Amino acid sequence: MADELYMRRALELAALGANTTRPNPMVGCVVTHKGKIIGEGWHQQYGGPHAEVNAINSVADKSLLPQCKVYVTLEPCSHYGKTPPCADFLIAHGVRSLFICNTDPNPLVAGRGIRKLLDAGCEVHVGLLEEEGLELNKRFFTFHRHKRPYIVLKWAETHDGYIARANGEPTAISGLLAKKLVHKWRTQEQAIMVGTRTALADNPQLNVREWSGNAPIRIVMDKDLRLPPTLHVFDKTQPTLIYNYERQESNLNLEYVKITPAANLLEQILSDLTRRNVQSVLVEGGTILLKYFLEAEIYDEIRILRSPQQLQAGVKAPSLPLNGLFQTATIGADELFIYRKFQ
Ligand code: AOF
Ligand code: ZN
Repeated sequence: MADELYMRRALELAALGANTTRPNPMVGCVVTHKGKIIGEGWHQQYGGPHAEVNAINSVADKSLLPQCKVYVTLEPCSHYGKTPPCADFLIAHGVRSLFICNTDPNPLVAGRGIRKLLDAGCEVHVGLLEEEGLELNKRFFTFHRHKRPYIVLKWAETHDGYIARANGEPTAISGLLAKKLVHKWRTQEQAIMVGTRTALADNPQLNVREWSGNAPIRIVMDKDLRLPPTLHVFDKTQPTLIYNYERQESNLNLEYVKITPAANLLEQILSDLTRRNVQSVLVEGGTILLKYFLEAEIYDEIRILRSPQQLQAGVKAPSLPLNGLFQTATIGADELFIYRKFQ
């Protein structure tokens, strides 16, 4: 079906904005006239023009627009944000036929863009390649639907199921190729989180060295402020949040955020992150923190790298969910298992 083909192209354009639009969604737009593409655009940069504006501006002969079909992967916005409303822009250019994958869950929009277009007499077809649209912006949709960031749990385990040595001594579990992949994952999420013991035992930098892209916000659990300030996570080279029971203080890239001792620590942290518009978090360990998320069933993906090594003793890796295996792959000498929760 031709409409599907044009929408696939719009999705392809949208994906070009990966890593530069967040926390905004990736959005693509295609303009066709008598079955021929005469304009294309995508949202390229957070704060920059939206996909529809770029696509319409790329059309050489704007007098054709009332006879065009416009394909946009997300409902055109209806609000004044960093840019004026796209719905008004399309109406002003005389667009009369519009196809979209998904409505915009952002409460500032949430159907109002479609309403405006319908009221102006534009034909609006909602739900073309809906699943593909949801997948493309899974972080953005999860964030708005569940009012919490998209959570990716990640760990590396040995073939016999250990995640670390018992004495906390650092040990490399997965190989070089897997390490590159993990750094790529770091560029894809807005934040990266570790627990106290991992920060202490591994002294991780939680930055991006093996790939190119954005470095995530670092999130560290340090309830009783036990971590020495000499650790890499305190080096202020990246925005860093330290969740703890005592201090509320902000100092350049280092912010201490006070939480209350209670059973709902995760909820307190996630709602603070939601307030900060952090739409996704990669949780890199250790076991205690991972188990918190697993037991509360607060996650969207689990990614496990299993190495051929045998450790024979140490800290046991968390147990896997019974279902939801989504993808497996071989990464150098390691195996990758991705579990997805469907909700
Ligand atoms: C669209 N087309 O290409 C995108 C949309 O601050 P602003 O003005 O950039 O608005 C950001 C919000 O607009 C974002 O949260 C989402 O709801 C919507 N994104 N809408 O019509 C686009 N990127
Ligand atoms: Zn817009």
